[in-house]
Parts: sequence; C-alpha cells; structure tokens
Amino acid sequence: MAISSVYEEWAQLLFAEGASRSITHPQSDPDGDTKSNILEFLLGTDPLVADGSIAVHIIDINGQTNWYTKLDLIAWVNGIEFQFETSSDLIEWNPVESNFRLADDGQRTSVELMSLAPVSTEGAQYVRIKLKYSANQF
Ligand SMILES: [Ca+2]
Repeated sequence: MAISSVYEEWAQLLFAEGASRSITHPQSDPDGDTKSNILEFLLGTDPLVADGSIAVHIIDINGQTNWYTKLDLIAWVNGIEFQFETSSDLIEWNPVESNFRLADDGQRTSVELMSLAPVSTEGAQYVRIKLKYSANQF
C-alpha cells in the first residue's frame, strides 16, 4: 500500500468528513502544537489536540555542543528526512547540518536526530525540526 493511501486513511479517521485540505495537508498544523500532521502521523499523536512540543537536548561530544532528540514512532515512511533548523528571531530559519538514523530495538522504532556541526549556546536561539519529503509521496 502506498504511503499516500496510509496517510489518507489516517487523515480520514481523524479529521471531520469534508475537512479542507488546508487542515488535512501533511504539512498543516491545525492544533497549533508545532507538530505537522505528518509528524503527528509518525508519532501516533492526535493532530487535533495540542499536546506539547518536542524536547531538543544539548549534548556534549568531544567538547563540542550538539543538539539531539529521539522520537518514538509508530509508523515510518521511506524517503522522509529530518533536519534541525535554527533561528534567532523566529522569522528567518537556517538549516543545520544534521544526521538522523532509524533505530529499531524489536519493540519500537525511533528516529535519532543530531546536529553534526557544533551549535552555539550564546544568546537567544530557537531550534526546530524540519521534515523533508517528496511531495509526490502524498
Ligand atoms: Ca499539530
């Protein structure tokens, strides 16, 4: 079954019949919790209930400061990529070289995302996770 079918089935179960594409689109965030619908789909969370943002941790690797997060998934879509972005003003966002990997311990699948370059801890900085995927998957 194509991923688009799986996502569309999920969307049909969770959104009201006839809901506009601006609500059901994979990149939409109708509950305003900063998690896009496609991320809610992967995490198994309700796209209509704001349930908090994702914690990004600061870790030290060989004296360098990096960002790290781990997300437990209930679904996976080949071709999706994760990347950190950073901003000092919440308006202009810049990509951060990041590496992600899928981990499967036999009980759950998770994705681990880590910045590759050292990140600054000076001043106000915001970080977000961007999901990249081919639009024709949906
Ligand atoms: Ca959301």
